[in-house]
Amino acid sequence: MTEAPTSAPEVAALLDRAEQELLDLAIEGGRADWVYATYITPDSEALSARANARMIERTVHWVKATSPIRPDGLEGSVRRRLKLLRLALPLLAPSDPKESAELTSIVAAMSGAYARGRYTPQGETEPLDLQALERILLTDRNPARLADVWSGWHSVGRSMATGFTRYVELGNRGAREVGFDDLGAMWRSKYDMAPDAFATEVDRLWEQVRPFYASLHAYVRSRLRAHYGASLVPADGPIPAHLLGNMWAQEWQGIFPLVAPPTAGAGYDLTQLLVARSTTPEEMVRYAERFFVSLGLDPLPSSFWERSMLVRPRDREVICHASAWDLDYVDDLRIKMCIEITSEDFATIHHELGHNYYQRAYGHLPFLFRDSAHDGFHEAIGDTVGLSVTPEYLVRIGLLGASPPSDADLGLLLYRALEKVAFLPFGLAVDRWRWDVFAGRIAPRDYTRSWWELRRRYQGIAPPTARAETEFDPGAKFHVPANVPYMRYFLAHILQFQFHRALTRAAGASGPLHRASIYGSHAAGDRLRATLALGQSREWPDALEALTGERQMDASAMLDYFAPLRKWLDEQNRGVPVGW
Ligand code: X8Z
Ligand code: ZN
Repeated sequence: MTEAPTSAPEVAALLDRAEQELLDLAIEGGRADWVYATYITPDSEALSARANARMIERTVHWVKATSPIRPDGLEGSVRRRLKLLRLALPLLAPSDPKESAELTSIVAAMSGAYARGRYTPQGETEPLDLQALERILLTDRNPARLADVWSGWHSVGRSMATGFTRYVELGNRGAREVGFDDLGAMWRSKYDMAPDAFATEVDRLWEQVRPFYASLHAYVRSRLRAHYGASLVPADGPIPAHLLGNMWAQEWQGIFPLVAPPTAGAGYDLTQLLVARSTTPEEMVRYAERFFVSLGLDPLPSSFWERSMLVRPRDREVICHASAWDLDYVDDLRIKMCIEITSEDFATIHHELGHNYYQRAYGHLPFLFRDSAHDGFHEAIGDTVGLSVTPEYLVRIGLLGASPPSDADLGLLLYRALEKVAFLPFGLAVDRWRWDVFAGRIAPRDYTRSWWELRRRYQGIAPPTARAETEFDPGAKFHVPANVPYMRYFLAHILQFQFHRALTRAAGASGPLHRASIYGSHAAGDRLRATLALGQSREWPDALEALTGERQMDASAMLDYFAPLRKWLDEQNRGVPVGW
């Protein structure tokens, strides 16, 4: 290894070289990943694993080459780039090239196994893919069928258990080689504070919303008990995970019809409106694009429409889990999604375009700054726009005839709470589990048992059937085999309400938060664009301040948004046990 540079200009020049090489490798790796994700074969799997190993090897090389450099005396942005280099990837490998190849092959193989997962439910003749199984969880109300489909999908994890154990070992070794305690500590180091302080910060936010979640949980449990009976749903214990309308019980809006207030639905059903107009997948994306354009942002490039994958191809295996890409790190934006005409996918499309607009806004920065303020910001932007999809907005764009009166508000708010508030403890549990796994606090033989302990503790849910040790249930959630950190979604669910409150104010909207929309507001758009354009060049409190005027993440906006619902839930819960 060459001598570490000492003068500030030398350090800057070294970082420039590192960035140039890593950008080239990231582009090459991104292309290999795109081909793999949209056309899974043994060859595309090997090529993607190879490109990622190369990226990791060179990143580790540059981290080691720069680690003797002392940050004092360096200019602020050089110092920040130096710090971000070690945090650029979600996975590092030991420096032995055989081990980095093994590690990236394991991750590619685990995501491939997830994408190829199929189950033939009882009474069916054909194996169904995850989307078809999710649809059953969402719409079917026969508990035996739900339990069958739920268990059938969860068995996809079994084949991953051995690979996952080795991935933990190698990923930890990689993180330790560059000075982190373990891979979980590396993930927690991305938030401009000490890893332990971040864990405390997450707990603080959870405590802000936990009583509200408990209230929603108690209400939903009592309604499900009324529907499914006392033998299936306990009065004061955890809710069976297969009855909540979602494979992972992470969002509960699918059971809205079962739990809707007796006097008020949501006033409209977006899925029905979209289906009634024979909306195509491309038109679904056009709706979302027009929203961003209404804020003063540019339309998507024509290459987006030529290169994106919007529907599941019939003739090949793909990774259907939605994602947003920027292949050249400037403007080769794309999404990859298997769009269905539903309100859930309508929201997910807004989510994905939020990623694309972020990527484009920071494309002018040095490579190490081309990321969001922290990863919760990336996940929150599209969802923030999604919160502006109000009834009034749907009327304005001609999807809805007339806006429901304000007595439909409870229904609207309950629907949103099932989507957003129900998610919080799931968002927390996934990485609470992985942090413990990486730290060695959970042994491989306890993977599934501890997974359910945490799901029960945070979410108050339980699996419908006893889970054998041979099952690896965490593997049945995309982000675990794919090595995508998950705490970002917990943060995003809190931040998006904080962003929504600030941007609707900037837009001059008045009235309750849940009826306010930033559609058409250049004032909101300018504020948003200025924040996105900072990328990762500043510590995240600066970006938060640019967007909201506040420097702390804060769940009070979420609580404000739902205040009328909370009052109503507390009334409904009189005499009903709360907690589990
Ligand atoms: O994975 C996603 C996005 C892609 S970043 C579709 N989400 C999480 C999930 O599906 O589990 C969005 C919400 C949570
Ligand atoms: Zn996302």
